[in-house]
Amino acid sequence: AVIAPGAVHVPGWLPLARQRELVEACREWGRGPVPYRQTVLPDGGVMSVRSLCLGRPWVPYRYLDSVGVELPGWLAALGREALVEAYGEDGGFAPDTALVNFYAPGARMGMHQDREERSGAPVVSLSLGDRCVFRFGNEENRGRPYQDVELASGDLFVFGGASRWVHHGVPRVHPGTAEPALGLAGRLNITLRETGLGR
Ligand code: MD3
Ligand code: FE
Repeated sequence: AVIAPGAVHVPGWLPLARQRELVEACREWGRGPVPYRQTVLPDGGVMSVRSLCLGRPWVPYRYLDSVGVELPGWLAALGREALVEAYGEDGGFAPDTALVNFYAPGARMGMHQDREERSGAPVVSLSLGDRCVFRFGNEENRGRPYQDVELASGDLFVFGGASRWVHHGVPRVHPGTAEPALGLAGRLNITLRETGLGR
């Protein structure tokens, strides 16, 4: 479904077996040199989401120290497959970083823009575990107009073009809604991005 120009939602894109592999990979990354952590924002606020960054760290206050785990080639390739699915071509997408967000029950993410990347390349988002309400807003402000979209495990969302700079957030995660076979209490979201920072 095209939610807005450049914003494409593909429900159930990842088969359950692939979802399980990704959940296991997310667990494994958390056992690496840098565990999942709550981010302290410049204003002193602490995010309820726990995050980890693979590959190139790029947000000055958020992930500067999240070095040490390479972005796996298979994950970058999955990002290109996602663009083919959403847009019909991968556009040469070459993600150099992945941000993994873990939402324990009760965690949420306020409305914000992702403006730290120095690249206009699309962002690829993969959801795992509990269902959530994803709020897709506008470029001008954090409020209305916005669209609330339900995201479930295995869903793909690609944000490119005119949708790249919209405000967005996760106001609610529905506890206990993950497929039991995933063995996941909460929600994981993986975003693949081009930082545009070069080498
Ligand atoms: C729309 N994460 O980490 S992913 C974030 O589900 C973030 O964890 C949310 O927003 C999550 O910054 C949403 C979907 C997403 C990611 C990047 C975007 C939507 C976007 C960039 C521009 C527009
Ligand atoms: Fe974001």
